Amino acid sequence: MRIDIITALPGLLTSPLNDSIVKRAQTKGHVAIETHDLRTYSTDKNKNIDDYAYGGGAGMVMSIEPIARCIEHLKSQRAYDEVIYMTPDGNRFDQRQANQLSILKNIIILCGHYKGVDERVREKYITKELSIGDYVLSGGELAAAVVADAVIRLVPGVLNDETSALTDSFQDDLLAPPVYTRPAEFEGMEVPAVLLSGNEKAIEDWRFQQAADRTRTRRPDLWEKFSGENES
Ligand code: 6GU
Repeated sequence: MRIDIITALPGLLTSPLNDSIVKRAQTKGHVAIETHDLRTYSTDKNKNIDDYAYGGGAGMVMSIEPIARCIEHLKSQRAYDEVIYMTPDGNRFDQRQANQLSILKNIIILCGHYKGVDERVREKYITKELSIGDYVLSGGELAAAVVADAVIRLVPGVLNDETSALTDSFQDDLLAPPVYTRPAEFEGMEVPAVLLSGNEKAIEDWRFQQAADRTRTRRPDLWEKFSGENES
């Protein structure tokens, strides 16, 4: 999979995309991530990428020309499955969308800034608009890093233990059960006996029960969805 990220602030993406699992995914050749500095696609002498809003009001608007030039340049090199715009008024990103994006070949992610991009960018180029939640970030970069991370770890081969993504919270609409490691007892706090029993069926049942209890009490909204989908 290939992810091209268009941004006015490439520095914001350097560290989140060059560490840990996402780094290893690139080193091992499972994904290629390239950031493109919008400023290098500006043709005016001050390398501006934004301008005053028509009609007035506070806040600058990202201009269409540098973005168009960058997207056209990328599209001349390969076909893209999605051109995603990160914006607080986009669709809420969730695990289902992470799954869908993880099977694509090439995607562009455009990071919004200031008061957003000229609406014509959205009309002409954008195929999907995503938000990561109901709060406002200074720019789309951190949100793009969140989306890239969530997607990349689902690309086949990226995780060492292929089954571990399957047992994540949300993967089956349930929160994950509690986990423990050594020591078996810490200051009188004991690991649940069933986990030490070696009884695989009992362990699987316990984990499901814990996941269900957690989901019911912590996320009644998810629980309702899960119960609806699993009634027979
Ligand atoms: Cl995608 N962008 C910005 N600027 N703020 C956000 C967001 C995106 N998602 C949640 N808040």
